[in-house]
Amino acid sequence: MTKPIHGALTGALLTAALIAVSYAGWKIAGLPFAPFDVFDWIVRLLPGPFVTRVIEINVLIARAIGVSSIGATTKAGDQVIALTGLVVTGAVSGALLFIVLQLSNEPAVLFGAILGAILGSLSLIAETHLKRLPMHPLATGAWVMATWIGWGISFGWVHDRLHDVLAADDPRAETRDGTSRTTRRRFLVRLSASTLSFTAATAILGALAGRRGRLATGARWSDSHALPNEASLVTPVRGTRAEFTRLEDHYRVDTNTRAPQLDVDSWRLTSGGLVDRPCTLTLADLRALPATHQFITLSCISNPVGGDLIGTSRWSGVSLQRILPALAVKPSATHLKLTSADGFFEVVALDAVRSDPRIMLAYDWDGIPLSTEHGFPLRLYVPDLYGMKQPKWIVGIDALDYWVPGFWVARGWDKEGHVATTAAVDTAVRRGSVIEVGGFAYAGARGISRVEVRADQRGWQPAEIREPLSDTTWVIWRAEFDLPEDPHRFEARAFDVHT
Ligand SMILES: Nc1nc2c(c(=O)[nH]1)N[C@H]1C(S)=C(S)[C@@H](COP(=O)(O)O)O[C@H]1N2
Ligand SMILES: [Mo]
Repeated sequence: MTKPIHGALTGALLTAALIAVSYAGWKIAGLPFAPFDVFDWIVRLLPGPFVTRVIEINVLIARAIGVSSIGATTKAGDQVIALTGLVVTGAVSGALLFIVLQLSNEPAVLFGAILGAILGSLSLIAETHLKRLPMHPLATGAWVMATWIGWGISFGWVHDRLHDVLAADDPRAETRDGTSRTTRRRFLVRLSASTLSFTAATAILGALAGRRGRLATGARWSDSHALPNEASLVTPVRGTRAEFTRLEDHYRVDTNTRAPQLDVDSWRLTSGGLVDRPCTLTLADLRALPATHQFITLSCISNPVGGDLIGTSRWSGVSLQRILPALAVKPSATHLKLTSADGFFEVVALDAVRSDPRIMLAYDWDGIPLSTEHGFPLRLYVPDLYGMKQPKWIVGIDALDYWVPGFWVARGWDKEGHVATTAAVDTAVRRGSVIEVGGFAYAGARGISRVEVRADQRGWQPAEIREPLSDTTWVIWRAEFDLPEDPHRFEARAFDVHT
């Protein structure tokens, strides 16, 4: 007789194979990757405070184990949880189905196909809900469905094969000489080996295809330009984080285990709401308008003091002021609501747009188009606010005559999202009897007026401040202490122009 444990093993193995097939489909043909999408959908359904706690705990864990990138580690953590969760779900469904099948004489393939169709439908609900079937929804939806039904049919087939293997042996033979056990074991070993090698081969294929896709880039602005504060006499202490963050090193934070991949040819920025007439703009339309370039520090509200969920680049885009005429908002409108391809959204007050030309829709970072992870093709910038207020992957703008809470605000986060003034010690280097201490300070668009540093909780002393890259970036500071002995503990604090 087949046992639930056989079902669990079969379920786990076939789910691993399903993950590999979906992964290859994603990397080779840009098809939806249901394993991550289902996870993201479930996370969106969970209560905001719970999700917030989990994020905080993740950041704490990443910090405690001292990883080199908090953003990348927590994202990888999400991915591992999503995949493990799916394999466990596959194992549990497998065990349950084997129990059900013991009670029935119908071919297991039928049951498997039905179970596959049910799980496939759930995946499709997740995909449509997250709008992740952007191109050819029918074909891509059929792919998701087909992978799950294929999973179910294979499952049923394995069940019946195993059933035959077990029935072919006289149950009493097992007690006499163990033949049945050997045949069964041989079958299970062969099943595991073939499924796992198929999984590995498919996953490698997908990974190779994915690597090829990522190479497309262009000449970066920073490759051929010096920073505007190059001549500053205040130079960073060795070990201070880079003042201009390399694109590869910029943190990534969003609610997507898999970033939305938007196709530039079919992408449109669509306006609606309180407008005289809705309009659609292509990326070329936006690029044809006069560009705004601005050095910008972006920080996540979840960044721990001294953490790396903060980075600085040169953003290029078009000031929102410049597209107001095209949007043709009605006089009664007070806010613009920006909607992202992943369902994320935020509002920005029209008064702010009209008075601050720095509020922009950005399409380039460091002179090259935004990467998929960082919001290709278009993201918002609003000075002085945390990243939670700055949607990536923008697809829509609606004019409203009221304020609505944004995605994170609706989940209990800070309503305004203004960045807090912060300072961090990055490095302390001994040079003879002197210790050089360095770090950065950041106060959004308010500007840092003063940074103070102290050693071992003694008196605060002023640090030297390097000219910032712009009025919306962090500043690099340095200080020197005459301290012949080691070790010491340094702390920094910063003041913005208002304090
Ligand atoms: N569409 C969308 N935009 C988003 C988010 C998101 O989940 N979805 N996360 C926000 C948060 S919390 C931060 S900190 C920044 C991070 O931008 P980055 O990943 O490019 O560094 O993106 C913001 N924009
Ligand atoms: Mo964030």
